[in-house]
Amino acid sequence: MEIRQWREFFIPYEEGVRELQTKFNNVITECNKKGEHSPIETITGRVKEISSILEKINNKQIPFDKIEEEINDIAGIRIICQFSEDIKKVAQLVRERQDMKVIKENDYISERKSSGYRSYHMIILYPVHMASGTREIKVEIQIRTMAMNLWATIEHSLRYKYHGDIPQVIHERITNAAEAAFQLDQEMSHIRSEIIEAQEAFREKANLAADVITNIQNIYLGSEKIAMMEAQAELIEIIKSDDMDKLRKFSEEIDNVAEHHKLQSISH
Ligand code: 0O2
Repeated sequence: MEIRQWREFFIPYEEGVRELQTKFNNVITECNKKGEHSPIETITGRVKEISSILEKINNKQIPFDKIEEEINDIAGIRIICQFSEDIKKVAQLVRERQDMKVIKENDYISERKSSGYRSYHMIILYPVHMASGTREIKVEIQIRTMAMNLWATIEHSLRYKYHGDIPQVIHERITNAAEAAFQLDQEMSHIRSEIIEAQEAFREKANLAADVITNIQNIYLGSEKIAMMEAQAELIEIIKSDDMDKLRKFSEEIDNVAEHHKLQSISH
């Protein structure tokens, strides 16, 4: 294939990766706005390099006209979670979506690979609407925790450096590291509810403070500058005191004033 043809070949994959990243990012945004724990921590996406595609078809003896059929990860999305428990939630979320059709799942967590690799893989069919019509592409979604991701990233680099033939001494260390990453996930799972509670409290405080500031600015905009400064000073004191009940009450008060102010401006 010429470079120009490769460029055309990649268009739906690039678009698919962009759209899916946005869609999964929306899950994070929605949870943050609701003050809930998001099962997704971060998302990355990539379209496979031409060199990697050529290497794969060479290794697996795939004919050129079967690339799209046989290679599942030309488009790849990686979803990173804080806790092992979140992985199941994300997989279920993917299964329930109307715009993604799951055609294959590989659970390398229950059944880790001999290398020590752990991750949950889903292959989906995803429709991309282009100027030339709708194209259904395959996308590989890898779902893993931060610890699984750290290990996989490092092992991938080592494998690349040693062309797949990692020296025994390094192999032993990386195998030990896989066990350590597994233990880390288990430890974090044990204190999961404590961590989520702390994170939700922090998010609630940030959301409330942001709402109050917006309301204060809307109420006093341009007119009662002194009252605005006083309200802001009170907010700062409440935030410093770390008294969530006071913050909730103050937010409610400001909300009521903002509502009253809005009604007044409509009636004038
Ligand atoms: P790269 O460079 O990451 O793109 P199949 O889908 O079963 O027909 P395939 O494609 O070999 O065959 O699937 P598999 O085994 O599920 O692997 C898909 C991807 O998972 C790999 O893509 C890696 O990204 C990752 N992976 C699988 N095994 C390992 C492992 O032992 N270590 C690390 N670090 N990653 C792994 P590529 O194309 O191999 O590589």
